[in-house]
Amino acid sequence: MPAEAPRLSRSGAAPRRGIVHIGPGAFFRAFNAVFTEEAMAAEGGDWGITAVSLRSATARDQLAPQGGAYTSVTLSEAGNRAQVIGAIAEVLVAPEAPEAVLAAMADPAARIVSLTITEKGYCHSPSTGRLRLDHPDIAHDLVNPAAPRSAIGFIVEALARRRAAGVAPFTVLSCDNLPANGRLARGVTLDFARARDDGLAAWIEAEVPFPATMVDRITPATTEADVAALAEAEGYHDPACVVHEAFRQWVIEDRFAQGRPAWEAAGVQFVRNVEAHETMKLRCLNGTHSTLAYLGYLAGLETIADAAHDPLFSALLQKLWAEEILPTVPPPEGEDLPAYTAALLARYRDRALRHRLWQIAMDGSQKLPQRLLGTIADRRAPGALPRGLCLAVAGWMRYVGGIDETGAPIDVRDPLADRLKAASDAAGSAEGKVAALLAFREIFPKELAEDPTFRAALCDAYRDLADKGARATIRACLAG
Ligand code: CS2
Repeated sequence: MPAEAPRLSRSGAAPRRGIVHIGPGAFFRAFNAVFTEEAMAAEGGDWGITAVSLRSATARDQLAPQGGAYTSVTLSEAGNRAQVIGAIAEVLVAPEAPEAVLAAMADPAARIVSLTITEKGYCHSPSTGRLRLDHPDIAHDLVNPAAPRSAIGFIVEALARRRAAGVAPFTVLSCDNLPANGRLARGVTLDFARARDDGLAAWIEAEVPFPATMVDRITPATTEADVAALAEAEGYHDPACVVHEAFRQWVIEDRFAQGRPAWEAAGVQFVRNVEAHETMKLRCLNGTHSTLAYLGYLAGLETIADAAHDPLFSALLQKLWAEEILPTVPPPEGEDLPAYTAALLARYRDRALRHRLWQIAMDGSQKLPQRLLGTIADRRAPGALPRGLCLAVAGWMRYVGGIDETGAPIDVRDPLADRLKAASDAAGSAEGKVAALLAFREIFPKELAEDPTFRAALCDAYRDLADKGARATIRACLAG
């Protein structure tokens, strides 16, 4: 960039701290921070965000030289729109400065601790929702409470300090794609607190709200090309920029210990019960996202838009929604399910978003239960067999085997990747591989794993995927 190029800057001073947010990645910057920026612009309030990274320094290194400001870019085939967001007041990197993070969380001004730590950040067993006390980060945090590694370790230590100092607790706001994410966050927090101190656990149980939320905005990972396109359009270089679709939906249970930003001014829906919205979103959107990710990747496609424009995959989507998913989804108040899925198809087809299937395929072991397996179990209960969803699970089984349809290796990213591959490799036949993967009790609940009809459908789908490939298998599934 030439020396006189305009620089990115926020309008006015950085806002004062009101929120500590753990997980400063692209989704948080495209979602939570944008809503908070707009709420403060509309109604005021000291809700500046201290963003905390539990691992890498990347977000801090990109944001700090810009005073925390960055650009949120709405992508659309009709043209992109850039908005500078100044809601982040500072970024802390926990491994470098755990004490600074705990001090920020114990600060009475911090009234909300929000989380986008992805499924695996809860250190729970996905099939039961309980905290894994044997998780390496949890085991570490129980013996080193003042220098934690996990979000849960930070939350419990900060709450312990507030309690000791007579400071009211903060609200814990989970913003991850997990069913009943408030209840889950509460459950793992209490499991951890009980392992430390029963009195503390009882205080948290009585005093700390954990509202549930449903979050939705498609946010592909930012690429070099996105940074270059923004520089071209706006004349400044912003390595911290994020790109996302125009659509956004945030539904929150309105239970806060000490107030919250006027997020409703930015379009947030406050409801008594989020669960129906969460089920709809996880099953209709994330369930089909994961289906397209595994089967589309195997078929050699690259992005969600590629798959959603492909007649075969688009027919699969329609079958999944109409026949297999919607019968399990109780409509949330104010939502029309067929209109919701029609809108999803339009969102998927937007070619301005290059949302890679490989990105969505990550961490399948943490995603499958709430995205696909719950729906399958609900259909199995009255005796139905959702073949399309079984095919999606078989697609995941092929994917974690680590070899694609051209014989090339797949870069599988998953906390269980090594164990999954070893289990798959150790078996010879399709039946053996399916059985070995179904035995992962942290993914497949016992009752579903032992359902002979489900198992047979997986074996058939797995064999067909291996013998004929994803396209022919989908075609046969649609014809049957
Ligand atoms: C996606 C989600 O990466 C994934 O697994 O399914 O991140 C999805 O884009 C968001 O949940 C949309 O709100």
